[in-house]
Amino acid sequence: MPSAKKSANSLIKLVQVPSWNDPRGNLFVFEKDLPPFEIKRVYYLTNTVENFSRGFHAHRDLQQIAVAVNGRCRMVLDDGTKREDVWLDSPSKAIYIDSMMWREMHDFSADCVLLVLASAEYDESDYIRNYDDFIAAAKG
Ligand code: T46
Repeated sequence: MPSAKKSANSLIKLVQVPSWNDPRGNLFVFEKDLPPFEIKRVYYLTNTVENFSRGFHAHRDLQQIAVAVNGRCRMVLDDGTKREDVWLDSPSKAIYIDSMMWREMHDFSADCVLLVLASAEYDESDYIRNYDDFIAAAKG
């Protein structure tokens, strides 16, 4: 995976999205090993509301890449032992979210468009939506 930033043991795996910028605007590309999985699903969040947070779950197997292609939000990741957060505030700044990672999204700007690339089709049974269940599963 190109350009994963922050220290190796950080939960926050940032990825610089390659772009082509010229006077007409900016064009961002995901290809080759970005994301580091075959894309099976793409979805995006719009009409987000600053006071309403989202997420509050983990995925047993799903891997994802998320990027705010417009606006911003604050992504919180928690692996059951520590919790870190990062602002997603640029279309060039994507985050890789591994499986078994509790995620919360806070402080959405009204103009946020959060694009998510996923390694699998939607499967509600892959979700862990209760934090205590997540902690138990993370401990193995
Ligand atoms: C994640 C974060 C970043 C579907 O039917 N198909 C889909 O592909 C998705 C993503 C959701 N849904 C349904 C399930 C719920 O009834 O849409 C409804 C809202 O989903 P949810 O409450 O899980 O949305 P978020 O924003 O809390 O979480 C979403 C993703 O579900 C999740 O995988 O990692 O965005």
